[in-house]
Amino acid sequence: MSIIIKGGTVVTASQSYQADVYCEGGVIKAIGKDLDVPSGAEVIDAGGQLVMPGGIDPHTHMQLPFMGTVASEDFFTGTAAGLAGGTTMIIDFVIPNPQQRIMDAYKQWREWSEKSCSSYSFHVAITWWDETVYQDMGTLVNEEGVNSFKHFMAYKNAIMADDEVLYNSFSRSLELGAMPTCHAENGELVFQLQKKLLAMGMTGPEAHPLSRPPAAEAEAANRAIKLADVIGVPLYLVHVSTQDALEEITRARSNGQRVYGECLAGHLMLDDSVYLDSNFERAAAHVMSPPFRSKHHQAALWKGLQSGNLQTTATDHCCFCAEQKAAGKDDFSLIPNGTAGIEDRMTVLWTHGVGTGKLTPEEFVAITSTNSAKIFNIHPRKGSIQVGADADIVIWDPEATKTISVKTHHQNIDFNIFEGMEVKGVPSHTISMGRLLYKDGELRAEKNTGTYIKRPAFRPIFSALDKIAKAKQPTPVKRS
Ligand code: DUC
Ligand code: ZN
Ligand code: ZN
Repeated sequence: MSIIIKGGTVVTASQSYQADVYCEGGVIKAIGKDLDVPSGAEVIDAGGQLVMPGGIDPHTHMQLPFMGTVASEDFFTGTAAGLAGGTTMIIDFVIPNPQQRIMDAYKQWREWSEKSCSSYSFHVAITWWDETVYQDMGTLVNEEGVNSFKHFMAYKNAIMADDEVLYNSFSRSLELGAMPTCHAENGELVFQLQKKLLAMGMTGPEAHPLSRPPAAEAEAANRAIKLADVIGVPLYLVHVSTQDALEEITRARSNGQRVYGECLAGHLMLDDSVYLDSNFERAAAHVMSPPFRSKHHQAALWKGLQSGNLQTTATDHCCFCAEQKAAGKDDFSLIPNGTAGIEDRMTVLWTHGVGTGKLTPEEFVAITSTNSAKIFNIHPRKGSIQVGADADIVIWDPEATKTISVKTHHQNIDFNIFEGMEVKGVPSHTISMGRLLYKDGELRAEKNTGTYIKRPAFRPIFSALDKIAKAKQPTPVKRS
């Protein structure tokens, strides 16, 4: 299948220019003015539209077994919904149970993800530690193309990584050239606050944000940053939701530390008043962690994106329907944590970022695609429009409008946190590895057609950092 996109404006993270784009065999074969139409090629008229790298959502949880249930969106429905929203690649998470062999969990997730219809890859969570974990991390990096490891600093008595696990895993990541990532919330503090609030009779969703205050995130962000600094390894913090955590990142970066921050479309748009809804279902539908925050945090996150101290945007797409959320009817701490957004991330960020003048179109490309590709070491194969890159392309109509609704979305969930939002700037076509899979509202995704993307280890920067870390090692004082 070959496709030629005629008459559009190519927008990358660094420039915008008029050009046609020709795709064949899953990759971009030619870019230029007035390209000839090769015989048999499907022609897409992109006049008045933008031709951008497909979105990369670096943080999703398809069919995640979590909090006694399983996320309702599977790898097919989730990647398909992503395509409808202009996202052509996800990086999901393998989350082993404590004591479960990491490689076994990885194989399980690879099986589940075969039904994907776009590109996908995995971060692997380190939820416990022993010699097999050390070995399996090596196998994952050297043989399976995993170059990032995730650490949940929350979820005590479940998947929480304590400081010992963090130390061991960060150190091993440095040796291997893999990026450690953290969900930064102080799990002990959250656990104690949950108990305290429940004892006070605070059983409803309004207690959820109270049990996870900004300080719990800031403390964990600071701890992870300091551990990474001592070990000498770069660090990526997922779903930064507070001004406080952003300040920790900003300070570290201004000191020359290689720390990256991700934020979610939901945290940029919603505030914590959602938990005061008198309807349990609506309030519970917003329960995710970290929770939505008071408004000044949203303003800070936008500034973080503008200043470059936050580099990526994601969704933490993790769907639970009303009947699943009902598990926490009498105890907010049992409400399965998660909200959706993979289909809406790009249009919400365009509307509220580019549409308000906070971001340029090029910055939009950077924060929705290119920066993730760079940070997770798959650029320029992904996140770019250039000859030889994968033909993962979204054709964007900056004038088209729609109203986001659960009634029309493709996501497999009975709620949309952006319900009723009017957006301007939506995808008209989405091309994944050279296949036109979304066209003017028609989704043509098919199961088992996605591609697992191996991500190579980071070299030589990590080797240099490893050497620096080793050179810093003290030597004992010789005494007579
Ligand atoms: N937060 C969520 O809301 N859901 C899944 C995992 C997480 O960290
Ligand atoms: Zn998380
Ligand atoms: Zn997550």
